[in-house]
Amino acid sequence: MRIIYSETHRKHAPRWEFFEGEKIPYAEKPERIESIAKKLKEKKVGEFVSPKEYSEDLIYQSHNPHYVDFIKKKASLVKNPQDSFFASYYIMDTYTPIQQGTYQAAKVAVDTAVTGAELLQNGEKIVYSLCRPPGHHAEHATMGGYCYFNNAAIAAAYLSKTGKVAILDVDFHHGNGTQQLFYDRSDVLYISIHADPAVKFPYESGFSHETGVGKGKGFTKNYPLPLGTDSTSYRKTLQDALKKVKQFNPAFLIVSLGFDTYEKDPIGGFLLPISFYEVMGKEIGLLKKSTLIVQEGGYAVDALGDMAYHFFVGISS
Ligand code: Q9C
Ligand code: ZN
Repeated sequence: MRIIYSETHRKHAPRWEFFEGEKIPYAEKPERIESIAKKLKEKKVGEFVSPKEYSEDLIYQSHNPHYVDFIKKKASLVKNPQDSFFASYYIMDTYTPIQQGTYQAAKVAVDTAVTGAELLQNGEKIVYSLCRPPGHHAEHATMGGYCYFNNAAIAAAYLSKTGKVAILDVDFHHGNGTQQLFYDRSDVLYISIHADPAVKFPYESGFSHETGVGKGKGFTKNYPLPLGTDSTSYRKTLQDALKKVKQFNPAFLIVSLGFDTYEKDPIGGFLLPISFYEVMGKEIGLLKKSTLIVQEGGYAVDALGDMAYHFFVGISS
């Protein structure tokens, strides 16, 4: 298995976010994917490769050009590397600041996902794009939830030129951005398992009545689950979701993989133990699809490496 990883993500390292009126330490830290990379190297799970550099056109094709230019421009205006600018438009929350290095890091995260997509196209079976910042909350013209450009969606758009794509989003939060970007399309299936948006971010989407629009009707499927969901009910839901992927019969599967479903995640609320990620990997691997794993959330930094390791033991078995 190839693991796509670049250290450029470190250029994006905000110190604070604002949550319910309080200034708190930033949860989406560089150490997150460093912890994963370290563990996978130790365990010799895969072969690390650097992302290729793609044209910015790929970002402009999925996002509003003014939005992309806005992030680029605002990043260039930040004076010191540690400073953060909190935008007041093209944004949905107070968790997604722009730093000097944000555009560059977010661009490399896109390259990381697209490099993985290209490897799938060239016949690789399982590829892991260790992206940071994450992407699934980023909409056509809106940043939010620690996301700027939608890595998984841009990879899906790229792969959809070759064949049908299913996106399975197992991050704890609903991938509002990914859903939005394919809401009217029948050639890209979006399925998400996540915490009930009535109580958790992104609050405004991810309900089960959202099923797509126009030609895309029936090609979005949401499984909102209550806080406290455990392995047994999560697994049943996952099996149901995978059945739908199978019926759709895509050429490629993209998994938006968030480890914030872990029982000790500081911002999650499900009860999955580390060992469950092996089960999750195994269930997904049973589909035998060409699969791109794209890293999304997961904030229990010290345990992330173990979760990733278990996931890849499962999917490769
Ligand atoms: N500090 C992803 O998992 N809520 N984004 C923060 C606690 C924001 C999560 C509240 C959740 C966004 C990619
Ligand atoms: Zn999340």
